[in-house]
Amino acid sequence: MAIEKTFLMVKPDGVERQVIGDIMDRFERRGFELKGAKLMNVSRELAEKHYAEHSERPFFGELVDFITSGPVFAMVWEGESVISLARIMIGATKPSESQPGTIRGDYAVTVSHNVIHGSDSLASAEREIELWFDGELV
Ligand code: RTP
Ligand code: MG
Repeated sequence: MAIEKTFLMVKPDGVERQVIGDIMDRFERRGFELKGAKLMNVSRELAEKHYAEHSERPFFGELVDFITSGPVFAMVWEGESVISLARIMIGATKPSESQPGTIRGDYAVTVSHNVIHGSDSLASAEREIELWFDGELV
């Protein structure tokens, strides 16, 4: 148990569908604290760095195309065990496994357009916060 920070990003499909407010509401209601947020266009360079672990996967090109296709809403949230709890609130990657009540389970039916990203470990969270919010947090 520890106070942690995590990086979350509403993907272009979530911004277009106007679910930023609902997503922020879920994290505020759970008791997490917002430390940074910005609506932004993503360069290919940033998208490729963010998803570098998937660079050899067959879907990498499509993933980078998608993340750069429109604005995203990048956020940092802080709280007790926020890294793992945010992943539970987001829901599983595969639509067949994402439960109703989770963000993906409520909003997504495809693996590629799945509304939101969340850091998957402490190391990922630290890397992604530095990549997206270097020195910008309150
Ligand atoms: P994310 O990094 O975006 O939060 O998603 P995740 O941890 O749940 O899933 P990850 O394995 O990190 O995959 C990153 C994103 O790549 C897309 N993907 N497509 N076509 C496919 O089989 C496939 N597998 C993964 C998804 O959009 C996923 O969010
Ligand atoms: Mg991931």
